[in-house]
Amino acid sequence: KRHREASQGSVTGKGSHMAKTLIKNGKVISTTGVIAQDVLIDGETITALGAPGFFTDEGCDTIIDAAGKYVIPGGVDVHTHMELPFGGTFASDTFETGTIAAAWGGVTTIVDMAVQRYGENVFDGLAEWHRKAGGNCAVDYAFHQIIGGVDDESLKAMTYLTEHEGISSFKLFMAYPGVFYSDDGQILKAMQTAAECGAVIMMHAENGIAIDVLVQQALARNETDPKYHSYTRPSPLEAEATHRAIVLSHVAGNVPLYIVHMSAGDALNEVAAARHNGRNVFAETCPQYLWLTLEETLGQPGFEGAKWVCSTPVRSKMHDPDYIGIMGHGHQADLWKGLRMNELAVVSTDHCPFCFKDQKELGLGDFSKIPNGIGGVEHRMELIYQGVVAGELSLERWVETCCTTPARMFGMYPKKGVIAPGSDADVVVWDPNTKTKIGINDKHHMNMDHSAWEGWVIDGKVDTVLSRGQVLIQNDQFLGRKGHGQFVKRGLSQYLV
Ligand code: DUC
Ligand code: ZN
Ligand code: ZN
Repeated sequence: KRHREASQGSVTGKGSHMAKTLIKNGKVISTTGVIAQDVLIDGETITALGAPGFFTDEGCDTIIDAAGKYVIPGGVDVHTHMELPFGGTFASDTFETGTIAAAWGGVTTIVDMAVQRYGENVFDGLAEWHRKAGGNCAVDYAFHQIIGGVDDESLKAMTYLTEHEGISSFKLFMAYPGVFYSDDGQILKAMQTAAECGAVIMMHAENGIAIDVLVQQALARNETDPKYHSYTRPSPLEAEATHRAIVLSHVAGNVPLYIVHMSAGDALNEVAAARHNGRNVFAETCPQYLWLTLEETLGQPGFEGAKWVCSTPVRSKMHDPDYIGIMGHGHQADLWKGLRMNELAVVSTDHCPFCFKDQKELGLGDFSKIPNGIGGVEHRMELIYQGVVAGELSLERWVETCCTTPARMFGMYPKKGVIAPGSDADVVVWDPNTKTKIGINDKHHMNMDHSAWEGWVIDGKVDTVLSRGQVLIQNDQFLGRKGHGQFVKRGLSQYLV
C-alpha cells in the first residue's frame, strides 16, 4: 500500500496579501544535482524555480541574496524525543525549546516519538503528545507512535492511527525490558498489523534481555563508570537483534522495516544483505555514531562520559574486539560507506537531551541509571555537511539523507524535503564560506547544560531558514515564534522497493 500525498501548503484567505519572497543567486542542491537557480515563494509555498535572473525583484516583499551560498530544502529530522519520560526524569527540551533549536540548525520538520508504555493506552499517549506539542512548536512537527505494550487494543490503535491520525509508523523496542520491550511474538503481531494497514515498523534493535544480564554482571564486578554502558551493549547484540527483526518482518509479509539509530557495522551488514535480497528494509544512523568514539567520549575518566550515554551506544573506533569491518576498518568507516551506498537511507539525531546536573547525575556510581540520550537536533545538518567537507559523501547525498529521503520514508513528500513548485517553502540558505563553532558558549540553543559537540568547528553555517515562507533565522537572530509550527498528518511511506 502506498500513496503520494499532494502538497497541502496552506495559503492565506481570499483577498489577503500573499507575501512574495525571492531567493536569488544561490545554488540549489537536490538529490540529483547542484544547479544555479532562483527560487520564488508565494505565501507559504514555493511557486517556481528559474534560471538566475529569470524573476524580477518587482513585487517581491523579501529578497534574499544567496550569492556564493547553497539553497537546500529545510532539514527533516525523523527521530526526536522532546520531553521523553526516561529513567525517572524527562528529556530536557520542550517542544518549544527543541523546535527553536531545530530552526537554528536548519531543521524545519521534526517527527517526534509519541509514547505508549507498557500498561498505558495508545490514544492517551498520543493525546498527551498533542497536548505537549500543540501551539508550542516553532517548526512543523509530526509523530511516530511508540508501542510499548503490544496487545489487542494497541494493535487496533495502530490501524486507526495510520488511517485517521496521520501517524503511519510505529516504534517497537527489542531492549528496555519492563518499560518499552516487546518479545518476538508481540513484534510479529505488530508487524502483521502494520503489513495490513501499510504502516512502517521502526525498530530499536538491541537484544535487551542479554544486555540486562551483562549489565548486572558488570555492576556485580563494581564496573560502574559510564564506559561500561557501551561495553555491556556489544555490537553483536545489535546485529543479532537487527537480523531477528529482519526475519520477523519477512515472516510478517515483507512489512517495511526501518532500523533506528544504527551504530554497528555488523548490524549494517544485516541490513545490506536484506536490501541486496530486495527487501523493504531500511536504516538510519545519527551523527554521534559517525563522528564520536567510545575512547574520546564515554571512555573519559570519572563521570564525564555520562554526557554521551545513549542507546545504541557510541562505539570504539578501530579496536572493537567484537567487530572487524569488512574492509578491515571499524564501525564508523563502515557507517559512512553505508550512507554512500544507501544501506543507510537517513540521518536522524535521536535527539534526547538530558542535563548533566541532576539528570545524567542520576547514574553516579551506577552507569545503568544514567538517562540514555544525546541532544543533537541543532547540529545534524552541520555535522553531516562536515562529512561532505571530509569527502565522505556528496552534497546531493547530504540533502538526500537529511531532507528528501526522511520526507519520503515517512509520507511527507513533496510537501517536505524538496525545493519544487507546490512544496512548502521550507528552505535553508547554507553558507559554505563561514565556520560554525559548537559549544555551550558558542552555538548552542538546546535546553542542556553541556554539549556533546563542545568545541567542534564546522566548515559551514546555517545562514537563513524559512519555514512555510516565514523567515525563522537570519543574521544570527531567531525571528520565529512558538505556535508557528503545524502538525503534519503523514501518509504512507513513499520509499518502498
Ligand atoms: N535511546 C536513547 O539513547 N534515548 C532514548 C531512547 C533510546 O532508544
Ligand atoms: Zn531507540
Ligand atoms: Zn530514540
